[in-house]
Amino acid sequence: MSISRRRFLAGCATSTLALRQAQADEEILLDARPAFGAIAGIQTQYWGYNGAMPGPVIEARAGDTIRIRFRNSLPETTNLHFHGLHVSPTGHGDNPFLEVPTGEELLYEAPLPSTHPPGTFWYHPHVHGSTARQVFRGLSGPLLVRGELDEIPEVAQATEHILMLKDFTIARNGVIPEASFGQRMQGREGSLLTINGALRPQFSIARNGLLRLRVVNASSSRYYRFEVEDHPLAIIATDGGPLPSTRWAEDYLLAPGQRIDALLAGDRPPGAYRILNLPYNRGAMMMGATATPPTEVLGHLIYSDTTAQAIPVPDRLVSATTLPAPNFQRNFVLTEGMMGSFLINGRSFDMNRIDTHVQLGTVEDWVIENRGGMDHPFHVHVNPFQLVDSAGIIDPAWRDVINVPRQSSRRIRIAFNDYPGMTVYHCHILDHEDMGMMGILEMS
Ligand SMILES: [Cu+2]
Repeated sequence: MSISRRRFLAGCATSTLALRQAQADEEILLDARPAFGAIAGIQTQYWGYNGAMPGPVIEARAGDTIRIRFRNSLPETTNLHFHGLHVSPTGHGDNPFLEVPTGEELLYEAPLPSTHPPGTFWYHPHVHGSTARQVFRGLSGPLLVRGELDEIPEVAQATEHILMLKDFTIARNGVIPEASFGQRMQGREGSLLTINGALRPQFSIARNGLLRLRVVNASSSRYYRFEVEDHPLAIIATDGGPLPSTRWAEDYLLAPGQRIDALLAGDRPPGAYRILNLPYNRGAMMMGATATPPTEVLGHLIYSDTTAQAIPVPDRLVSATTLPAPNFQRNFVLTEGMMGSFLINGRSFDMNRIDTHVQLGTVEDWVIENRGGMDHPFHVHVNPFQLVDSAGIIDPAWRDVINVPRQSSRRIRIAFNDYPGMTVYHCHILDHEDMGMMGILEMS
C-alpha cells in the first residue's frame, strides 16, 4: 500500500483539530479511543480515531492494499466500515459482521482492485445497534483513492480541502449526551454544525484561485443542502465516482453518507462569503410539528491578497460508463412502524437471516419505495450503483447512497461484480439502521 504524505489537507486556520495524514507506508495504526479536546471550540469528551476528529486521512491508489492495524480502546465493541469502497466484504475486509471487543486488535486488509475508481470515501464504525451513537460521538475519517480524476491538469492544480460535515450536541460538562428514544426515532441531530470538528472555520482562496472541495456528510442523521454564497459548485464526482463531465450547481443536497467533489473558482469580487446549509425538510418531526430548519452558517470562504493565474474549470473529465440492461428487478419497501420499528419489506434486521440473494456477475434494478413520513437515504455496501429515472434514462453518475424522499420511490441499477460474500444494505440515517432498517445481501 502506498499512503502518500505529500499533502496536508487541513481546511481551516481556526481549526484546533486538523486532519492528520496517516503516515504509515505499510500498516496504518488506527486506535478508536475516547479523547478530550476542542470540538466546535468547546472542551469535549468525544471519541476519535487516534484521538482525532476527523480521523487521519488515508490515501491509496487502485491496486493498493489498505492495511490497518485496528485497536479498540473504547469501552464497547466496535468495528470498521470502508464506506463506498469496491472491496471484498469477507474475512478482514469490509466486513460489517466483524466485531472488535474492548481492548482487542484486528488487522484489516482491503485490497483495492486495479480498476478501482478514484474518489472520496470514508471510514466509520458499523456495529448494528451502536453505529449512530459511535459516529455521533466523533468516529469517522476520510479515505481518498487517487487516480485518473486527480491527474486532470486543472484538478491537479486546484488546492484541495476535505470538509467533513458533522453535527454535535455537547452538554455543559463537555459530555456528548445519549439520544432519547424520540431523537433516535427522528434520527439524532446536534445543534452544533462543524466542518472537521471546527465551528465556522475559514477557507482561504486566492483571487482567480481554484479550490477542490471534497465534501463528506459524516453526520449520523443530519442532511445538508451545501452552498457557498455566490460561488456555483463545479461538481466533478458524486459519492465515490467521477462524472464524465462537470455539472454546475448552486447548491447540493447531501444525505448522510453522501459526498461530492466540487471545484470552486475565486472569480467573484474579493471578500468574505458564507458557506451555508440551506433549509431542507426531510420529514423529521421537531417539537411535534414537521419543521424546515433555518439556513445555517457552516464556515466562510475568504479571499486572500494574492492573485493566482486563473485555472479554467475542465468540462470533460473521464469517459462515461453506464450499466447494461438489468437481468432482474427487485422491490424494496421502506416503512416506519410504531414504537421505533424501521422495516424493509416488512421486516426488521436479523443477523441470522439472508434477505436478498443475488448472482455474482449480474445486473439488477432495485426499486426502493419509501412509504414512510421521513426521507430515508438508502446505502448499499461493496458495489456502487447508478440512478434510472422514470423514463428509463440512466444517469452516468456513480453513487453508493441515494436519498429516497418520503412517499416516493427511486430506481437504482447495480452490478454485482468481483466479490462473493455477505454484506448489507440499509438506511444511512444511522439510528434507523440501528433500529432495524437494514438487510443482508448475499452475492454468489
Ligand atoms: Cu431512515
